This record gives sequence, structure tokens and C-alpha cells, in this order.
Amino acid sequence: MQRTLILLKPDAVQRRFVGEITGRFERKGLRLEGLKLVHASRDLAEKHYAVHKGKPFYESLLSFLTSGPTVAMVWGGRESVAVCRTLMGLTDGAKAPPGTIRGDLALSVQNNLVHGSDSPENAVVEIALWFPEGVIDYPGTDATWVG
Ligand code: D4T
Repeated sequence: MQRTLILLKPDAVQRRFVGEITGRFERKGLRLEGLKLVHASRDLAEKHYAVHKGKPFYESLLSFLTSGPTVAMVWGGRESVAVCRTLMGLTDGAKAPPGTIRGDLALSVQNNLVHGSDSPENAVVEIALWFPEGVIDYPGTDATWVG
């Protein structure tokens, strides 16, 4: 089953949206396979956002991600990468449609509450970065009767 890394960034924690956002992934029928609160170091943030190095918003992005605790989660399920990105909505909260996490709760581009892996390949890399200890694989009831 496909896995994806989801981060509830420091603004989500500060705004008390951890339950609200986590509930949306859970209600969709995805399976929680990893969960922890992490105050990201500069090193972790640099590795996570390596693809954006050199862009004008890079330094600001690193300051934001290291500004407070982040909830790191792994969600598994059918097409979980694409499903989570659909639930998140467009990067810019001002353009994200209502009904999505960002569309309902964010107005900013940078402070957009959530991160989700953008491909199954990147999900594998990002999960290894945020969960070097591994995640939990357990038999679920999904295959037999839920969702
Ligand atoms: P993440 O990676 O956080 O899930 O966001 P997206 O996949 O939706 O968007 P992204 O990679 O293009 O951007 C990563 C991160 O940078 C912030 N950002 C982005 C920003 O502060 N200013 C900008 O102009 C852009 C494009 C928001 C998300």
C-alpha cells in the first residue's frame, strides 16, 4: 500500500489545528502508520527543502519550519500521495478551493499549514528523513470491510 509523509507545520500546531487536520486524513480512510511531534533542526529543514535551495523564499521557509514544533505523520492507503494532496488543496491558501485544508483554513502561501509528499518516490525519501526509526506496519481491517 502506498505511503506519504504529511507534516502539520508550526502554524498548524500554533493555531491548534492538529486535531482538525488529522481528522480529515483519518476520516478519508487513510491509515496512520507514523506520528510524532518534532522541533525540526536547521539541518533537517535544509534536507527537507533541498529542492528549493536558491529560491527567494528559501531562507524564510527554513525559518518558518524551524520556528516551532511540527507534527510528522505517515499515512498509508490506496493512492495516498495524490489523495492527501487533493485534501490539502493548492499551495497558496488564497487560491485553494473551499473544502480543502488550505482552502478552509489558510490564506498564506508560506504559512499553509501542511506539507505532503508530491510523488511516491519522494515519499519514500521523506519518510526515511523524518522517520529514520521506521514506521509501524500492522494488519488493518481496510482490505476486508472498511472503505
Ligand atoms: P509543500 O512542499 O509544503 O507541501 O508545498 P507544495 O508542494 O504545495 O508547494 P511547493 O513545493 O511549491 O512549495 C514548498 C513550500 O514553500 C512555500 N512557498 C512556496 C513559499 O513560501 N513561497 C512561494 O512562492 C512558494 C511557491 C510553501 C510551500
